[in-house]
Amino acid sequence: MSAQVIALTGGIGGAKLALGLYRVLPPHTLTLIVNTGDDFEHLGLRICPDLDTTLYTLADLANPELGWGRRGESWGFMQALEQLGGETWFRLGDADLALHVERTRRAARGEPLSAIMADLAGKLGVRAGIVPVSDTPIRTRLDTDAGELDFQDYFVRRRCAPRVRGVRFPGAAQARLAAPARAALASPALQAILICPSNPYLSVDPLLAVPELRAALRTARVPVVAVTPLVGGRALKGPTAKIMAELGVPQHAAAVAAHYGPLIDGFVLDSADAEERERIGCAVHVTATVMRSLADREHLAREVLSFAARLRPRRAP
Ligand code: FO1
Repeated sequence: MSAQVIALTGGIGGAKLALGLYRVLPPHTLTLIVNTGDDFEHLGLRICPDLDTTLYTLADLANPELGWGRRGESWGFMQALEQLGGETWFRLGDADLALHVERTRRAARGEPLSAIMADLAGKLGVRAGIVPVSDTPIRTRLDTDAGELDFQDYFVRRRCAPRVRGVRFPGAAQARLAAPARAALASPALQAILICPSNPYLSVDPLLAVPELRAALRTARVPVVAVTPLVGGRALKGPTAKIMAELGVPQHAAAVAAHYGPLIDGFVLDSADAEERERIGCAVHVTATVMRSLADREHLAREVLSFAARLRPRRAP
C-alpha cells in the first residue's frame, strides 16, 4: 500500500497547502480532514464552507479572487432574492447553489455528510479524500463584545469586527470521527499528519475539540507537523492575528506552536520569522510559507513533507 498522508485543514489558507499536497503526492494517498465548525443552515440549505472551499480548490473550480465559491460564478439567484427582500448577507453563487441544494437533499434522506462529500468530490474528479471531521454537527460559537455569535454571523455578516473573548464548539465533545477519517488515521501506511496554515482558533481548534482526533494526534506513531499561519506576526488573510491579540496571546508564530503544544513534533516557520526558532519547543523547519502562486503551494508542500520524513517516527506508546 502506498504511503498515506493526512492533513487537517479549514479555510482558504488551509486549502492552498492542501492543493500543493494534492499536486505533489499521488492524489489517492492524501486525506484531508476538514473543519465543519463553520457549517450552518441558511435559506433552508446545508452550507459547509470549508468542505466546499477545499473541494472547489482541488477540483480547480475555485474563485481565485474570493478564495471561496466558484470561478466565473453568476449571481442571478442573489439578485432575485434581493428583489424579493430576502437575506443576502451571505452570498451564494448560482453554480455554488447547486452543491448546497444537492447536499441538503441527500442529507435529508439520511445520507452521512462524509458519504455525500466523497461522492460529490468523485463527480468533480477529485481523487483525494475530502472528509468532514465528523458526520454529526459541530458549531463554532464566539463569545464577543457583541454577545455570543454564530461563526458566519461573526465572520461574514459582521466582518470579524467584534472583539473575541472566547470560542467554543458545541457538538465537538460528543462527535465521533467520520469513518473515512478514522480509517485514514488507523492506516499502517500512514507517514505523517500535517496541520495546514489555517486559523488555529477558528479552523483547527474545532477539529482538535473532537476527542478521538485529539487522542489520535497524541498517540500517533508518525510525526505531526504544523505550518505557521503567521508571517511577521500577521496573517495574510483572515482574523488570526486580531483574535490572538484579543485573547491576550502574543501575535507570534511561536505562540501558535505553543498553542498546539505536545500535539506536534515539528513546526514550519516562515523565513521572515527565523529568529523565533529558539522559542519553539519542538523541531523547526524554516522556509518560505507565503503561497501566492501554484509553484509556491507545491514548494511548501514538498518542504513540509520532506521535513516530516526527516523527523523520527514516535515510539509506540
Ligand atoms: N465569505 C464571505 O466573506 N462572504 C460571503 O458572502 C461568503 C459566502 C460563502 C458562500 C459559500 C461558501 O462555501 C463560502 C462562503 N464564504 C463567504 C466563505 C465562508 O464564510 C468561510 O467560512 C470562510 O472563508 C472561513 O473559512
